[in-house]
Amino acid sequence: MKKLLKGKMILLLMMALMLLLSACNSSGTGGQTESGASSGDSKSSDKLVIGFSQVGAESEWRTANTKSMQDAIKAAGHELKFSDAQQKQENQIKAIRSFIAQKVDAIVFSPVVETGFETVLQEAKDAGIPVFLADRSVDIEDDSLWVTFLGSDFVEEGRKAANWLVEETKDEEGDVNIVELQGTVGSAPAIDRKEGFEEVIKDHPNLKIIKSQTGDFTRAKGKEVMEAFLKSDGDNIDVLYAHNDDMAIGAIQAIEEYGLKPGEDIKIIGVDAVKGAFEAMAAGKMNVTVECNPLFGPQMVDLIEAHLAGEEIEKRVAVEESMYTMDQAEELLPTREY
Ligand code: GYE
Repeated sequence: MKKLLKGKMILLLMMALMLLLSACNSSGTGGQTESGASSGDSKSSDKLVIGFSQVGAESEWRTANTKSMQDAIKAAGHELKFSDAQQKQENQIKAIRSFIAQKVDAIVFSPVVETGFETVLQEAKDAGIPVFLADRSVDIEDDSLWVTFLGSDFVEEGRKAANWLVEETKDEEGDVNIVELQGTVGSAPAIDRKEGFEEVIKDHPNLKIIKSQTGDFTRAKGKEVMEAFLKSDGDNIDVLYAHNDDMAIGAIQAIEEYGLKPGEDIKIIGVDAVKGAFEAMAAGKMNVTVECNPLFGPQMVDLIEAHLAGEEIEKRVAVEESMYTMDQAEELLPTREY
């Protein structure tokens, strides 16, 4: 009996020792691969470590974009270091510095605003780490600070929104009063979507922007600002131009609570073409959305791999997109991927 117990204890001790040893071993190997140290076999040297500094999680568009990038990087067998900046520039600067310190192979960067990134991008360049601009661009003279910019043409999106309105209101006699919900102040899509829209409506003096304020690309802010617009201009508003669908959806709620019919009393124009916009259009509450395609993860991975393989790549790569109206919504809603 005693002997049996002793034997069992020895067995248990041996098993515990083996478990301990194998745990030490695997964390050792994991740590090495993560830090990019070569383990000798060629497969692991093909694996890239990619740092991605994302803007935030402010909209349906952004969520879809994050997922597209994560999926594509994983599918290609690379490692992702992800950082959400919560729409704050200082968080992005910190994230990029930390990617540099970790000696990643490439940095993907969606700048929350257009200016103020020279110093940190220079630091990446000095460290020999290529930077790929995703979705939003920067307003910086020295374009040697990034490899390429992959994203949409936001000015063109603004033009498309305005052209729809010009056509829609061509028989209108009097003034058409527009309120505008701008995106994040200083961001490329807010600046460019405003510019493209104004460029077109300036030839139509009856189309007037009577109020314009930022809703920071979120539903909550879109609703709040629309409430203020309604309070001061109430029944005078004919059209809402929102720089993204999330703000439009927030505003639709404000309009309903105010007692007006969105889509009828006030025409609603959004940008992005997210599912929420298709639902609102199918319910007759929103009139049009200009597409801004966030699903460019695979295209970005291709660009990074091509650059690191020494291929020449274009300084500017565009994402293809379209626009959709209320009458197409029901049919297209089930086919939408984001
Ligand atoms: O339209 C908006 C998001 O930068 C294109 O950012 C992106 C914009 C998108 O918050 O919904």
